[in-house]
Amino acid sequence: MNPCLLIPIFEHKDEIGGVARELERFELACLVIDDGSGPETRAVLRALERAYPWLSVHRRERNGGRGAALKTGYRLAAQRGFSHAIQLDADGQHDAADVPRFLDAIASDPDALVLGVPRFDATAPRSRLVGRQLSRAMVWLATLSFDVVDPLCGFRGIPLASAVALLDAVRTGDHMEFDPELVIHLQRRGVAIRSVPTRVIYRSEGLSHFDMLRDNVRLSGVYARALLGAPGLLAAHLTRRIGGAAWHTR
Ligand SMILES: Nc1nc2c(ncn2[C@@H]2O[C@H](COP(=O)(O)OP(=O)(O)OP(=O)(O)O)[C@@H](O)[C@H]2O)c(=O)[nH]1
Ligand SMILES: [Mg+2]
Repeated sequence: MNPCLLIPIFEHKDEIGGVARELERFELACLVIDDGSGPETRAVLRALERAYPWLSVHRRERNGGRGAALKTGYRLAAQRGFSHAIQLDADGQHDAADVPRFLDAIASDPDALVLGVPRFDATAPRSRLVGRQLSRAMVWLATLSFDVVDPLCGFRGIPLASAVALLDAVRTGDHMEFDPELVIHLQRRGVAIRSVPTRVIYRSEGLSHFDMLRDNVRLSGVYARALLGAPGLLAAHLTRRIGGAAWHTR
């Protein structure tokens, strides 16, 4: 097992320094994907690269969206020989102290996709909590299972071989819809899902790139497409069950 840390960033210049400081103690390589941020964030990232030899920044010249940045990150991490990426956000919402929990989870099941399950406090906006419940229900229906406790949390342990194989085979979204889309596809491909509870904090001055209209439309598109595939999935499940039963009665 050879894990790295992976952080997609777009204009979170005020928070990324604190996140990097928190991560230093783990002595892991950290790949930061700068998704076309402006000069101020770029300068902060350059200073971090100088301060922390274990942190390297890969820059995408134009902003392509969180999904696009994550996909760049998975491919790059795999090319650099890492087996897993522990992915977390640049805005300090994720509790870096939980990195060892993700490391433990991937060590105990290296093939699994490890998903953070957010423990919110009173800072979490209500709209996000409601949206989350809807997303959970959609993913349960789309996967015909309760394997996925939270399909949206950006704190994750990614098995890179499975993720890159998926990216080579399937076209996926470039924005916030990528996170649940990845989960649905990997679960359907038989990748085991593990959950790690983790604290998520919303700071009042925090900058959010979640576009309530556009990102919700994109998310709905992912769920609609996944649900269209659900009857085929159900038929395959039933065929396997019936086939299995016939085998046992022989
Ligand atoms: N690379 C890249 N990263 C992005 C983009 N949008 C967001 N991010 C990063 O993805 C992470 C999450 O972005 P946020 O804007 O906080 O979105 P969110 O956490 O889903 O939304 P909130 O719950 O409102 O915070 C942060 O690390 C961002 O810097 C983007 O267009 N490109
Ligand atoms: Mg955020």
